[in-house]
Amino acid sequence: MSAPAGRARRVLAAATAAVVGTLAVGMAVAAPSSAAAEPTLGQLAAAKGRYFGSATDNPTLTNAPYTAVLGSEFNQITVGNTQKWMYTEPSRGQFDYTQADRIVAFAQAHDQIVRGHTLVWHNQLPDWINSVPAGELLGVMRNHIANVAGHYKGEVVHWDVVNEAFEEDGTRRQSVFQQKIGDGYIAEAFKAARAADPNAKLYYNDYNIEGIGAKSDAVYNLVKSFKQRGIPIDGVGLQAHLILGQVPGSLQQNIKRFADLGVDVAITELDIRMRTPRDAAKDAQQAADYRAVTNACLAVTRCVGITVWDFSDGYSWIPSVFPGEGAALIYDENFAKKPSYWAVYEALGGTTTTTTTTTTTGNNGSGCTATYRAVGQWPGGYQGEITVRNNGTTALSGWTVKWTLAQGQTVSSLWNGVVTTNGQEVTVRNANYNGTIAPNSTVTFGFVGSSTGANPTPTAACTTA
Ligand code: 9MR
Repeated sequence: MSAPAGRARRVLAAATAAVVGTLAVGMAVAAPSSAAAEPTLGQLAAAKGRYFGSATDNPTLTNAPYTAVLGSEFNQITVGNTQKWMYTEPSRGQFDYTQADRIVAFAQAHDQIVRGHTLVWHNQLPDWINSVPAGELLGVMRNHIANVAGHYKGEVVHWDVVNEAFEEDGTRRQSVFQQKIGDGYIAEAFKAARAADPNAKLYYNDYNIEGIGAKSDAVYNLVKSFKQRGIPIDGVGLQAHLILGQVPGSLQQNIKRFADLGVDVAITELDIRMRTPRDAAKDAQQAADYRAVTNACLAVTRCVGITVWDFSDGYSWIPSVFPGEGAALIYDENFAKKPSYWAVYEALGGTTTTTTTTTTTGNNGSGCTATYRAVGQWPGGYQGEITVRNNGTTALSGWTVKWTLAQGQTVSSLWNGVVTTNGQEVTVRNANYNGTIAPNSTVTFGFVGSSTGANPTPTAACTTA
């Protein structure tokens, strides 16, 4: 069977153009603040010539709070499951794109580029593959690739052509393709993908190849040999299903050595799992880990983008496969942004300083600064935090921060401070344990509240008493 013609080609911008505004940092006394809209991770990444994306799966496309984030925050989507062989060719020669087409249509409607995932993998195969005679499997594989990559021709910017073909020690995984076609199956798959969609970037994708080691060496040698032999390959996907505190120290060096072979690199399935439940220390470590991965990618020009393997802890594969572990992503179950989100945001060049007001009066010469940060928001609620900084040369012995709530905002719970409210006016004084702030040091308090409407970021003012 020959490949069907590609569907109508859409012009896919390499990255969504974005105007990334610098968020206002007022340093004048009682500076008024206009709450500038914060850029998204996709916009920040685009400003650095990259994408920041998420995988998604069909069941969540009907979840409105979920799709609100999916459609706005990211400029790239990976089809998490439904382009896999069991979905696209459930019976030999019978192709079905119903589900994957929905995800591609969602991405196109939201100006998001699509990574195709995945053409040849040992997992999520239909049962019939196992009974294909050895002499027929190469033809079956070529036909599958011709059809699937042909169907999405012009609509997928990257294809994960072959996924997870190596064992941890760098030997070939004994998949049905390896056993029945032999070592040459990977090259044959890439040649078939190039023929089906000449403009798609063709990736080899795997896990545990983020750092330098036996497995990544095997992939390195594969890419090197493909380049020498003229086999088409454009990129290597480092899945990056990582464990808290264990970002490989050689990540950047590894990205660089692949780039030096003349291929792009993408972080394709990032998540960083922890023992649940979360706590502040684990969240902080996770934020540092996400920051390290983002920085490693940004440090190498050919690292073209980062994809999280779904974005909300409520929609992650981790808890079902690693019991007792989870909380691996950048939004919590309620779509509130986690510290890991803000770490990526900052690494991509965003500033989390949303409003700042300085008072020049005070008992320490130069007063203090209150910096309000919108930590997260979800339908009906929000979380904020305010950092108080001592700008003076002598220690502060107490501080007070005031702000005015917008219509529809409340503060319902606050920690690391003592709150009083009077109508829309909020006053927070230091708790008995954090009134003293050394020069150039900070204290942070946090709060959650309800909100209806736009939930703008207020301007907070600080005084030294
Ligand atoms: O997220 C996918 C999950 O829903 C599937 O059950 C699972 C089946 O193996 O595949 C998951 O995605 C995998 C991806 O396709 C390849 N790399 C590892 C991912 C996590 O298992």
